[in-house]
Amino acid sequence: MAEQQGTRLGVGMVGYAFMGAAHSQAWRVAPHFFDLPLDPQMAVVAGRKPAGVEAAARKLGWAQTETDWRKLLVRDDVDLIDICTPGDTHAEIAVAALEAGKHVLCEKPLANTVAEAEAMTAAAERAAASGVRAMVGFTYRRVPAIALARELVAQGRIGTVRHVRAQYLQDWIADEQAPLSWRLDKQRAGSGALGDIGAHVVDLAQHITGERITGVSGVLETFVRERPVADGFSGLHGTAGSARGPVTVDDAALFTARLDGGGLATFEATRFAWGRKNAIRLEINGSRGSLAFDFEDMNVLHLFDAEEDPQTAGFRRIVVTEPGHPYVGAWWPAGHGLGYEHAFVHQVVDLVGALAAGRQPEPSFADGLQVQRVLAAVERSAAQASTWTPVEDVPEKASESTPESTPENGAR
Ligand code: SOE
Repeated sequence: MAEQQGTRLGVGMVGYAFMGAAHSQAWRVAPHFFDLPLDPQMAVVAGRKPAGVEAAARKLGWAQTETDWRKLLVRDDVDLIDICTPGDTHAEIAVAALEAGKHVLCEKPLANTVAEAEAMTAAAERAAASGVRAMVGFTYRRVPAIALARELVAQGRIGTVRHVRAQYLQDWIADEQAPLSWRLDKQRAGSGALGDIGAHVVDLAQHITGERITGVSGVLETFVRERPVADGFSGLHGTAGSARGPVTVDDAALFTARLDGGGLATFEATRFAWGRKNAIRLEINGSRGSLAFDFEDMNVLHLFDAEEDPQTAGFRRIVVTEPGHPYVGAWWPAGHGLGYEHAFVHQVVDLVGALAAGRQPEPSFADGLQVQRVLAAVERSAAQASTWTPVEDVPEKASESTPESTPENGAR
């Protein structure tokens, strides 16, 4: 598929909840702030419920609606399918879209299982032969401070990476009465905190350092095993009804890892950290210095340079809002700050740029598959009780496992 400057790029989006709204905002805004080499058109949004999808189209800015995503594949006005549905549908939609010659942007994590991610990656590689591209939405790569962190590591500013300390902390189910949502259902979400938010920090750790995780040792836990069933939708998880149902995913995932450059990493992903709303915390210690970032202060990156005079050395607080910082020049004057939604806009900008140039957009499905393999390795590790070493003379609580296990992901 050959594209030229100014050529229309028809977009068809599947799903219109939280991620659908974030992606819609990005498609709407990107052409108004960035000079894009293609002209994205918000052609059609697909969703199963006619009234819901009609209302979403009006609110989010889509020209038309479909109630079956398969209809998008045969429409001539759709060049790209944007998948914003729960993980259990990613593989089917993405493979069908690629086989129909449509570019794909797929929300993270790429799939619910390694097997699905492998099938998607194979389909992406076949499609690439005819210029059809696929990208997975690890959006936080496009936060300017994170993009700057990657540049600084690549420039050697912190030297050889010794440690990565990565956390993704939320609290939206810390309340035991918070209702079940699809994100707590293994069938739909694949895993819990591990895949939903742990996947982001796995991707970021590897993206910023340019290194790969070679092995892991982890534990998973489900603290609250039964919750009220949601009977309405509100925010992330719905409003509680009177019926109760099982939580079938992990509430928290902790693991250590080795990097292929010789460094060590620790990861923590939980939705039980009261007071932490969307705290993606990254600290990287290298042989020459350190970097630190917290998404709750997302316009700031901290840099420590160990070669500075020790009398005055200290973490430097870089406000990443200068026109020369990644992505920032297209927005506001220095110091005026960007938010969560801007990273989705940058994702559109990078994707459209790659499509116009006939380049593979990043992160590719192969990158998404590699993250999926890390998640699966954490699940296998957590399932191997033999690697757990009890402390002498302290009795353990009955179970430190996730509620359901499958041979595919190895979770207990
Ligand atoms: C919910 O935990 C969630 O919306 C994730 O699914 C997103 O990927 C993350 O950006 C914010 O939190």
